[in-house]
Order: sequence, then C-alpha cells, then structure tokens
Amino acid sequence: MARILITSAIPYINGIKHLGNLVGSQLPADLYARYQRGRGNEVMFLCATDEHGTPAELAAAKAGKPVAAYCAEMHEVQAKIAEGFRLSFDYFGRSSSPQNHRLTQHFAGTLAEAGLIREVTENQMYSKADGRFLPDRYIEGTCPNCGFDSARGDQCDNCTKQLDPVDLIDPHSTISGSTDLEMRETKHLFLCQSQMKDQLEAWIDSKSDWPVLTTSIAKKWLNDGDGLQDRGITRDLDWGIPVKRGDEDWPGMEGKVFYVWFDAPIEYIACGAEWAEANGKTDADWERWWRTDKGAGDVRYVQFMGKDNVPFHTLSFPATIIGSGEPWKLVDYIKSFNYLNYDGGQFSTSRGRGVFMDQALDILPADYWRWWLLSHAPESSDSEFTWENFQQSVNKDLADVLGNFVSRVTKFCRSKFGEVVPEGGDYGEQEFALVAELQEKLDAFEAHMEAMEIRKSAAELRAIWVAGNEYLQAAAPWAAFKQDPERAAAIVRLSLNLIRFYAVLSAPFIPDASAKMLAAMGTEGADWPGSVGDALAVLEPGHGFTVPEVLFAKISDEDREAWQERFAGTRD
Ligand code: B3M
Ligand code: ZN
Repeated sequence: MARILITSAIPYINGIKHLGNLVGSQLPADLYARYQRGRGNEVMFLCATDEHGTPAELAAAKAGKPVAAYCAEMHEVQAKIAEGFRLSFDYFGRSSSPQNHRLTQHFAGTLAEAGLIREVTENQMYSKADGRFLPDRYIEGTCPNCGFDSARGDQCDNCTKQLDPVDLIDPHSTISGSTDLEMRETKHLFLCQSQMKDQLEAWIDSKSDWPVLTTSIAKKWLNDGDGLQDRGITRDLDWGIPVKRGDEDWPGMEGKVFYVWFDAPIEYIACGAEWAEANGKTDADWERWWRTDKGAGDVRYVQFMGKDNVPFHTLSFPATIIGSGEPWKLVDYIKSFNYLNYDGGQFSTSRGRGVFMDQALDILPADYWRWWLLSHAPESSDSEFTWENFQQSVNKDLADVLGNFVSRVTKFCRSKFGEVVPEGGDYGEQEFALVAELQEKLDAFEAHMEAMEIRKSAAELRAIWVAGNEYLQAAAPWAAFKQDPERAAAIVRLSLNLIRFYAVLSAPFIPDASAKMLAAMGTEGADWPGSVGDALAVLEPGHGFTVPEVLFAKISDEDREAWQERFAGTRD
C-alpha cells in the first residue's frame, strides 16, 4: 500500500471562490485523493483557509467585523461549501491556527540560525493617527500620472501605473483618512533565497517528470533578470503571526508579523498537526507524513495549484524547507493549472464576474459541476466555461450516456425478471469482446489517473460508459427476450454488473451519483476492479437491486438561458 500526501493551494479567506479557483486546485486534488483511496492506498489530503495579509484585514473592515471573528466565520462558510462540492479533505485547517504560529516561528528561527535571514532597514509610510506603518494598499492619494484621485500606494487602478506611496499627491490613510503621514525607518526580515539558487535549481532540474507548466515558471524566476531575489518575509500589520525566533522575541521586530506568503505554505504542515489534534492523535501520527526522519521517507507528496502560485511552491517554500536544514518532507510532484475563463472574459473575484461556488450549488448538485469542470480542466492551456458547453456535456455525457444506461437496464430487468440479478445463460462472443475492450480502456484510465492527466482520464471514463451503451444497443436484450429469454437474462446480468463497475470507476468524478448507483445495486462493494472479467461477476444471480431515481436531469434551453442571463452581470 502506497502512502500519498496531497495538498491543494489554500484559498484566501476573503470571500467565496469562483469555479475557476475550484478547478485550478481543490477539485483536481480531490479527484486524485479519491482515486488513490479507491486504489486502496493510504491518503492524507489537506487543505485550509489562508487567513492572513491585507486582503483579510480589508475584507473584515468592509464587513465591519473584527478580523479574527471575520476569519472564523468565513472559514465555516468555506468549509460548508467545500462539503457541498464533496471535497474529501482529511482536514480543512486554518493558517491562523496555534500550530501554524508555532511552526512558522520555528522555521524563521532555524533559518536565522542557518544564516539565511538578514535584516533590512527601509523607509515606509507611517500614520501617526493610526499608530502604525501603512502597507501600500492602505494609502490612497491622487495619481501623479493621470490625476485619478483614489490611486493606491502600489498602483493606480485608472491608468495602471505602478506607484510608490511617496509618489502620491495628498496621500491619506484608508483606515482613518488621516493625512498626517510621514516616512519612517522600519526594519524587515529578508529570506536569503539568492544564496540558495544553485541548490534550488539542482532540485528543480532533478524533477524531469514535472509538467512543463510547472518547471518553466520556476526556471523563469530562477534566471530572469538578476536571478532569484531575496524576499521580504515580514510586514507591519496587526493581523498575522507575530515575528519571533522560535519562542523568543526578535529584537527590533516588535509589532510586526510574517508576510502571508511565508506562513501560508507552512500551514500545509501545520494542518497535519491540526488534523492530529482534532482526531485525538499524537505528534507521531502527523509527523509520519511530514518528517522523513519519522516515517515520511516513503510518502509521495503531490501539490495542486493554479499557475500563479507556482513560484511560491517551486522556490520560496522549498527555500524555507531546504534552508531549515531539518528533515521535512519536500514536494515530489507539482500539478499546476492554467486559467478557466468565463463566457468570453475572465472570472473575477474583485468584480464578481462568473459563477461562484455557493451560486453553483444553488442551481445544480455538485456532480454536474464536478464533471464539467474536471472534463474541461485547463491543463495544457486556458479553457473556457460557456453555458452551451456546460448544457451539452451534462445532457450528453451524464444524462444520455451514463444516466440512460442505468435507467434502461434496471427498468428492463424489473419488468422482465423482477428486481434481482437474473441467472440466464452463459456469456458469448459479444460479452468477451466487451470485456476485452473494457480491460484496455480501464488500463488506459488508470494510467491517466496515475499521471494526473485529468482531461484524458475524463475522456477515457466517458469512453468506458459509451462502450457499455454500445454493447447494450447491439446485444438488444429487449429483442432477444422474445426468442431467447435466457440470452436476454445473461445480457442483463452483465449490464447490472456494469452499473456497479461504473459506480466504482466514476466515484472520484461524481461521488454522489456513484453512491446512488451502488445503493441501487444493493451493494457496498466498491473495491477497485482487478480484472474487468472478475469485476463483472461480482453481483451474482439472485442478488437484489432497485431502480434508482433519475441520476441526472437534463438542462433545458430555458434553464440555460435563464442562468446565462442571471450570471451575465456581476455579483452584488
Ligand atoms: N491563498 C492564493 C490563492 O488562493 C493563495 C494560495 C496559498 S497556497 C499556500 O490562489
Ligand atoms: Zn493614474
């Protein structure tokens, strides 16, 4: 039994994610986790909310809530929605957990001891009224370039010019509105990534099996311009993990917190510790996933994320781990994704454009979305969601091909033989040919799933469904029944077994439909098929079943048009 550790990029706490976010990390990670569990492997699948940084502070302020309370609330909201999409995390943690505070401070301490952290003195805008340094986003003023009066400290949203807060005319604090600002000296910590460039490059070069999308982004950052830069890992914010060296205070760093991108990936590890605590387990139980000196040597660690997150996972986080000099588990494989676009444009959280996870579940059950998103995952290039395409996939793949097969077979059997698997005659040519065809397709499906080729996996699964349909059409038990009921019974016996077989293979994609199919077949036997021949003999003559309710309803043109309309604008 293999042991597989899986993490998905942890979603920011501020607001509900859209379908593009979902298909770029959490959903394919869930597919892989479910598949590996189905194969009988031991899986640890972790995700969490990413709760620090200015976006969290700003969103809380906008909601008129203290940031800790806002985060606690939004974590619950995101956890509920994740459950709605059947994301099967072993634990859904929080980057603000005590475990992450401890680990993040621990890593900073070991990195400092290793000589990989340096202190840098900078000048930064300080607001006397607010009693704090202001991050760029907390300063607004008039753009020196175009005259726009609410340009931010880092950029003008009107003319897109990159700015420095000192460039702004009449700058003011967005917290208090105060204009009493001055430049003050402040100290920050920098992680000396540049010292580790060769080590990181050698490590990335050793990953010849990684997707090009992943390695090309890493290489670009390693070698672009002046090469890998040292990176500030502290901020002047209230909300975050206080800067400490292990348990000790860090002189000169009072009142500062770690930068969100420093602590967020460390949460992957801390999440394991949260899982242990929540389940009454010991440190040894989570460390066997995360420490190569404590049993994680044989763990395969796979990460899932959108392409914008790749630099942090190929360079910054490995720099933290390698730099610590401690035996933490490094990632073995990074599966990254391009973007999903929405109906001729981009999904946008800030503009509320597209379909968001809560809205999607309002309209249709999770399986409909899971199937479309996974079968159109933006792997080799960006892909696009259109309502026409969604309607077509659901109606064809799910309703016509899979749903219809299940309904035809179960109803026919009920009417001719009752609700039990009929005995009937032996299998013949058609059945042998089908088994051979399915064996080939199953092998291909497994190979694609192992390789995390999501679209190819979906296409192969669909082909497996289609093969059953074609068999049923050609064998035509309804015609055979008139002359040779024994023959018809044999066809039906095989077809009922096919339903169970489909339920097992399809579970990673459409877990609810799969559960319904298994329940209808009166079995909990969901073991992964060894050979197709054996798998199609599991339900024996005399085994009871029931006719399930319609598995997938078709999407009508009216529904499609109404949704198209409803989601044409932006979210309130
Ligand atoms: N929260 C960005 C994102 O959701 C960020 C990922 C962190 S992964 C450690 O795309
Ligand atoms: Zn401007």
